[in-house]
Amino acid sequence: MRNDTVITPQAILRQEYVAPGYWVDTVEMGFDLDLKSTLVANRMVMRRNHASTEKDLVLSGESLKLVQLRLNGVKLKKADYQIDGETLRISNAPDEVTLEITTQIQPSKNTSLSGLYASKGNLITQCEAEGFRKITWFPDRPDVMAKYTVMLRADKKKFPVLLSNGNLIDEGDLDDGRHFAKWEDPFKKPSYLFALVAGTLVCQEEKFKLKSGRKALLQVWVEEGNLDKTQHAMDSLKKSIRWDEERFGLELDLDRFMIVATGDFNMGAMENKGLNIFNTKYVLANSSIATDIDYAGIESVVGHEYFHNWTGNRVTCRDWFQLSLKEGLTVFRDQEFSADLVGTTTGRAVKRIEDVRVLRQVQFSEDAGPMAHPVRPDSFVEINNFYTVTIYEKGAEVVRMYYTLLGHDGFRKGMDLYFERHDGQAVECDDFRAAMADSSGRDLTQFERWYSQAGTPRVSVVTAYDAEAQTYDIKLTQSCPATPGQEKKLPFHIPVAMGLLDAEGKDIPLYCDDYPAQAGATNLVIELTAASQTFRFNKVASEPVPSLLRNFSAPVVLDIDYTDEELGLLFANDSDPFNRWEAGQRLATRRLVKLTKVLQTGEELSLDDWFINALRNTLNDESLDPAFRELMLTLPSEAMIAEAFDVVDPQAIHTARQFVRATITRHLKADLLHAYETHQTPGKYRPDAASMAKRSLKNLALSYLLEWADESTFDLAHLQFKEAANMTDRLAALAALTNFNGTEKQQKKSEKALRRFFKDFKKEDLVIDKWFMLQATAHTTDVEKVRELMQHPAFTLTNPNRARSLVFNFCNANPSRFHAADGSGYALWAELVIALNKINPQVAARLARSLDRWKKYPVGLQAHMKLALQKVAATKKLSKDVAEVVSKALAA
Ligand code: B3K
Ligand code: ZN
Repeated sequence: MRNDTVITPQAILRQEYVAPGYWVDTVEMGFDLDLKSTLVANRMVMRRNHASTEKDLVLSGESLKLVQLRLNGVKLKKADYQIDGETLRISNAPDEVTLEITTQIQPSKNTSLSGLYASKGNLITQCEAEGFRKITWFPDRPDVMAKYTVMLRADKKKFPVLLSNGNLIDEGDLDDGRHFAKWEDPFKKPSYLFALVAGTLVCQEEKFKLKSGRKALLQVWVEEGNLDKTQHAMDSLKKSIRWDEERFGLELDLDRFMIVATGDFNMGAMENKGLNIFNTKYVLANSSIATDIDYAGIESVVGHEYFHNWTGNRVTCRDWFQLSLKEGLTVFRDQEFSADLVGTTTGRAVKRIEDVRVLRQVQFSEDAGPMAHPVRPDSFVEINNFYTVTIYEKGAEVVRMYYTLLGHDGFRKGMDLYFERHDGQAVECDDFRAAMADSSGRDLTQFERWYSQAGTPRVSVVTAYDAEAQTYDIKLTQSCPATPGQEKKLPFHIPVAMGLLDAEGKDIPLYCDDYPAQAGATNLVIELTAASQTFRFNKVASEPVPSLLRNFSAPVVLDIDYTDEELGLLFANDSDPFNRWEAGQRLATRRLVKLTKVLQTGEELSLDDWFINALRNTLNDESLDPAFRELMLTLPSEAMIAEAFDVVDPQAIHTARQFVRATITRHLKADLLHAYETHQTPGKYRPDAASMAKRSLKNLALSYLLEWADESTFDLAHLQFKEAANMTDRLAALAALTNFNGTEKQQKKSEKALRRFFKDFKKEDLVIDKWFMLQATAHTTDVEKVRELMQHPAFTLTNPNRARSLVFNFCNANPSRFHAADGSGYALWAELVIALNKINPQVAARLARSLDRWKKYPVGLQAHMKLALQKVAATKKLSKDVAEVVSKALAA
């Protein structure tokens, strides 16, 4: 039952899985497409699943007008079936059934952007997870896989392009100015992979030769006027196809692969079979509208969706609790794809650090809050709420741990076995683990706990050196905090990649009692499986500095007491670039935490020269990749610093971090200027790794320079803004200007720059999103300013990208302003969640998550947050999406 006034979300349990009562062999669909009213005819050939305990024929449907229902040719009367909410049930149906259903739907009224909806006069579908039931009555669950044939009919002028999954087998004209296209998908698929697109679109296309010699037609479809922005997506697609052939021996199985871009989309993109539908944000790029980060995002999302063709589509999920089976694995694959494309060791490390930053900042926080859930959840109210960083990013870490444990070739063998066993099936996470275990002969029983236990494990370290015996002991102890519904946790199987550094910072050969086969190696993966375990290293001539969890080999928090000197040694020398960066983050966090506390007592702030000098050395170390230096010089974010506190004071954290940034600039101004000047990228814009690296260091230097600015540094930013030859440089300069607290005259100039930017790019939605985002995240932007921006004619809540650019960015990425002491930020949040709930429950529920961690704030703020949460919870007609999030938060 949908809840109207009170929150009583009904949970679905993993343990209650029942196989479908009927399988569907074929689906033939006919669409008479129209924005206002679309008719959908659906003929399914079904057969009883004798193995199921479900005897009825059960279908799901939502917001459908049922026009007709026929079973084996006979029209059914109302008494022949029961409709209860979203379920249609036919009892006593024969074993073999041909069911013909006609429904009528209203795409232009569908603002949820799930099912069939209208976007700028075009028709688009989004069916994952449960959107297909908004198109027709269907056993809309991923374990029902069928072959689809789809006939699309529409007005030829309004909808000249008609696309669906698979191959185009027929097309032609009809009467009354209408035309048709018939598509056939040769592969069985679950309904969530169904897609259609109809409208006015143009495409860039190319024939691409596959490994086997077969040629496939690749197309990128966009709105008219955007063909100058599709090349990068096309290039990324070709690279993805090549990479999957080479790295995993997986070839494109279709003759045609299409990408369609739409500006109205709930998430990044969708892997529908042969017809990927993308948010324009992950397709459209050229040097004047897209930044380096956008280019990298497009490459990885195009890769991600393409890789789903095997991990997700050919082998899919038995039920939605297994979501990470496809998502964790596919994120791992896209991470590896991006890393392989850069190729160099530091390039790979840069990518790894960026990924780990997201994991720690967002997933660790989720794992410590009211929405914490295992990688394979046990229950949910609304599946769309479980497309989370835990399922995706932590899921990818779980896959990466197999890779670390089994090695490159061992992992590949496991993948090969997985496809050999399960191609064409809908399976569980356990099946993937079994393929990894069986192909390697390793016992991965305990590894299962990574799927079933939520929470971020902590590993604490105690070391002991015996100079006489020349032994070094590392004692690792693991624990995992309680999470909702899971009080006690059992030990995890944790791979800890490690090395030992001598006093010069060089790796020493390792002789560990437990790993005789690897004697003499300088890098070792030790496996922590017990609650506490001691690893003994022999032939250790002097007390070493341990480098643990290299390359972040497991998603855990490592508690280890390093001295500043030890961290300095690691920061300057560790052969593992990830841990070099990590040492720097520890040095910075230590200081930021201390300064935040000092601020709370009102004492004077100061920063030690030793730390500043360590940063100076890194900044000036020309032997280091500039992208790596940029990461080494970037302080932990305010959200990351907050994780170090039991009670968070967002204002103090912000002030402390700003103090450190300003102090660094005061001391390193000349060095920063030098870095700025020597990392220019004149000439044509190139989105290659080397140029991007230079721009990232240069623009970091610029943002630092404006923290301790005089007239000339301000002018530097202003000049860069005016003369930038690409969006990366233009946006970086505008961000620096927008965040700058200068004289009134300078302030005026910054405001003028913002206006100029808007005027120059007002026709580019993706750039206007950046314009809102910049202001949403500026420290100068308070709640009033956000309200003012919401009145801007270019703002709308109905477009998810626009809503995210202003509202989500303010609530999630401007903590010191959002958490205003008077609670005005939370009042705004409540209004917006309630408004969005009416328009688009999925997007509303995402925003609702901004208050997840309310228990971590001082009591004064907590009281305001609780009121805001209660206000949302008491809203009439609250979607189950939002109800689940706020009720879990309130129960915390
Ligand atoms: N599988 C889709 C996400 C669908 C989200 C539904 N709420 C995109 C992806 O992960 O590739
Ligand atoms: Zn995915």
